[in-house]
Amino acid sequence: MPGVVIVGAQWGDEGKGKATDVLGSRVDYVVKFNGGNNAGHTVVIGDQKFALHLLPSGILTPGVIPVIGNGVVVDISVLMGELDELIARGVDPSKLLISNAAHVIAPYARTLDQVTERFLGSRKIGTTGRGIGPAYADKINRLGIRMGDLFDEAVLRDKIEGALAMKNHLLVKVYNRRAITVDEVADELLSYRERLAPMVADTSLLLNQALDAGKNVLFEGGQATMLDVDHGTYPFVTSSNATAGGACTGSGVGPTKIDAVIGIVKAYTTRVGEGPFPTELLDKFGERLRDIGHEFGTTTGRPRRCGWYDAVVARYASRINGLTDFVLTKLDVLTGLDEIPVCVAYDVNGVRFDELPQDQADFAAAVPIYETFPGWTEDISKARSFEELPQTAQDYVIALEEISGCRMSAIGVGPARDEILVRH
Ligand code: 2SA
Ligand code: GDP
Ligand code: MG
Repeated sequence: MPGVVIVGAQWGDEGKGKATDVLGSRVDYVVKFNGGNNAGHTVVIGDQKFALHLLPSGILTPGVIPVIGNGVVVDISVLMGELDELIARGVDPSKLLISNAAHVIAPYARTLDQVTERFLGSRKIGTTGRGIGPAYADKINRLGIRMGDLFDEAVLRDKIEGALAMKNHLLVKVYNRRAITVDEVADELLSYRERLAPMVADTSLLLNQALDAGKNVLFEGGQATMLDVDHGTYPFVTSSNATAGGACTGSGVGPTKIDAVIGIVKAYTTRVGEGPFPTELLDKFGERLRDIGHEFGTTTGRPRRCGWYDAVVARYASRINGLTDFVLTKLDVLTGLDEIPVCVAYDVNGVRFDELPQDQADFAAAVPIYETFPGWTEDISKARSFEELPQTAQDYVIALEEISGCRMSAIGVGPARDEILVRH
């Protein structure tokens, strides 16, 4: 299986980082294809915990070549900090490759992100404030700066000047902020040039050559299906394609080279930021999931909103991504519940919806229709095969599988690397 894509099947934080890390020992390249340092992947190795934002999770596996694809937006100062931290902890990140076509999150993008949220008031998205939206907006507006531009000072200065013309007008006249000079942006970006030079490459060419030579390439999605700018709960989404198609556009690899698409899905649901969330629990069950599942943002520390498993969302993710497998994570967090409700469909103003409502108002009004399954009390974190799970836990997984549209090939029973059981 040379080309494998991993995507989040819900609203993020399903455990994609851990899944990528677990598969890491079997792959040659791990490619991040969308998003930026809004992502937060926690990987636990032995007694060490790593929180990765911009770097692909494959960076922790010796022998793997980590790649930041063209679909990613890069805050270079954050990248430098993350590299330094890994070096200080004994990880060698020197194999990292960055696409020359990946866009830079310029210093003003962060300011614009935070100021825009303030102007939106009650309509705010709840972004991570890392400049992601403005960086992608510049890319689509053809005002972006790409990693390759850093190596031609004349081009870089010209592009910064173009990008700043309108932004300074906005910053000064509308947002009442000081103007940004071309020199301050250029000087900062140029200061990174020497360190970046060995990393910046035509990664599309390298990845295609690797796939043609029979190497294994894992494409690691950031955020998730329901946060995808096209297929998510727009406008409460991130600004990139977090679904499987993004793996191709965000890396320069064609769809015929992808052999499997794995959706990571939690045994319950979480969401960070604003926007509709039909199965959200605002009671003691929601608090319980947050406490036991440690549901706090890896990047911002924000408490995650928690709710029951939503099979309508899972079916949608299966369809939009063309999933071949699900990896079900955090089943252990449900241990101790008497019964576990699962949303199988929605009631929208008296009408049953088995598929995701496409109208924003319909989705906001969706009331879950639940089926309830018996829980289990046994500690399942030591189980390493499906048969070792209590019968009710097995039944819960089989029920999820039947209503979610795709087989569940592996199950997470704890945060550590080995706390996973593989079925297929
Ligand atoms: P942005 O910053 O423009 O991408 O925000 C837009 C929406 O996308 C959501 N978003 C996320 N949701 C879950 N996890 C994310 N990564 C971090 C984590 C989040 C954190 O792994 O915990 O630490 O807060 C992530 N990144 C973006 C965001 O909440 C907005 O709803
Ligand atoms: P990502 O953004 O999808 O990579 O997910 P995050 O790393 O933001 O959040 C997932 C959290 O769940 C991390 O703290 C992981 O260490 C943890 N985790 C992953 N799989 C499991 C699991 O099966 N059980 C438990 N208890 N924790 C898990
Ligand atoms: Mg995360």
